[in-house]
Amino acid sequence: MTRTAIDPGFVAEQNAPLLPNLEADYAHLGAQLARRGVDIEMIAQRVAGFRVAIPSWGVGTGGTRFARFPSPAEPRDVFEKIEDCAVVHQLARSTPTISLHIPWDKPKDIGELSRFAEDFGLGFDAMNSNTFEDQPGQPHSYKFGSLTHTDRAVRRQAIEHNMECIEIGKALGSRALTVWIGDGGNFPGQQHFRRALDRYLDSLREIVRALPPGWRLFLEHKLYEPALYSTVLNEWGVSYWCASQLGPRVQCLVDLGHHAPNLNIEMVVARLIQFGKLGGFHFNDSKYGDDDLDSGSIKPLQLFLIFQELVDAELSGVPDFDPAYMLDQSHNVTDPIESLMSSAAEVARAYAQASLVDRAALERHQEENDPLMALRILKEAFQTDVSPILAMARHRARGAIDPVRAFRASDYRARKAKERPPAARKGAGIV
Ligand code: LRH
Ligand code: MN
Repeated sequence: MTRTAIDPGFVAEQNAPLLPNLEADYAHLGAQLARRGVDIEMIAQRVAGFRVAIPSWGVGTGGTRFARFPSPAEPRDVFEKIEDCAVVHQLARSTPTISLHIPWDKPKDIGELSRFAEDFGLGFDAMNSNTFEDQPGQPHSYKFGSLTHTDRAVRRQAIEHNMECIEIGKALGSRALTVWIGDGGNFPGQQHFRRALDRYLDSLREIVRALPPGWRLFLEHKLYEPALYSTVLNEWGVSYWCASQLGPRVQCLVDLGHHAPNLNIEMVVARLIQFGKLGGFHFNDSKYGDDDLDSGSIKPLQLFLIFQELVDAELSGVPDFDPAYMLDQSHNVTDPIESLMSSAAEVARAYAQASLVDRAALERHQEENDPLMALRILKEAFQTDVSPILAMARHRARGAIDPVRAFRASDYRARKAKERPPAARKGAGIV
């Protein structure tokens, strides 16, 4: 019997008054889609199978370098983070795995953590290493880099940390490691660009050798921050080249906030698919920099166009196509649980809309160079309100028809506020 953070009976009570309208809306959409030759049940089944992982650091309140405004009942350790992740999955029904960050989530007893998550029906997705900040008592500082540091001893320390993340992940059933490093320079001349990248590859080769069978390694590129002039793994082309040098188990991870303004990310996704190096995603949204805002909140069309490339690859049978989907967000002014449930729904929405695209017609208009009709095919799918399908999929999976409404009606936050004294940690920073 899976342990639940909220009484399932309460969720059913919350759904009851919403069900008649949902069934009516679902039937109406079904009729509309049938006229387009689409079986709504086929889309509902695809949505029911759609999964996106939650970042453990996403259930805490994030901040900026200026300030962080803690919210009530903040999770204080990895166990309380898992409790909150369990609420997201219980109501949203599409987030059964958690992506941990080490050492923030380093458990004293890995077995205890594994059993605790399992009780809630949760598992673990890609592990994340952290060589972008110094831990108390750490022998060597990462101030001037980690895997690319000029000092071999610092690189050694960073490599061993990544190997420790793999060992913890292995014990938890994870099958991937995401490596994002902030290494770079703030001034011209500070780093030798070519030597730094050579050191990056040397360090990664050692980490790849430590990968257990069946594991993948994801390289996460980022244009800038914390380095403000040059970043060693600054963009997708460099990431692709490194992944191609490091072997078949190394792939590229696309964090939507890590690109230059106006870069065509859906085209980057198509390229990485074509090159067989698309490992996965950190979904979020942004207006300017790496804002880590809720997915689909600023540029929903971009999210749809990215899933248009992903669904097209899936349905055209691209070999070994298995991208890992994860959220990576920082919730500075919203309740993290509400933002994660809403964001999981927005990612599933883009997937459902992309599944509605009339691919045969699109290909015909592309081959006949009819751009207006080609765009219309995509806009028809993007402008379809698939909310009834998303809600029906949650309801059928004993989740909440309206997760945020059910969560607010539940006493979860109030209950946890009694159990979890206000966070002592005021400091700034994303987590
Ligand atoms: C870097 C990043 C990376 C994580 C961190 C929390 O900006 O996207 O994926 O390690 O955020
Ligand atoms: Mn990320």
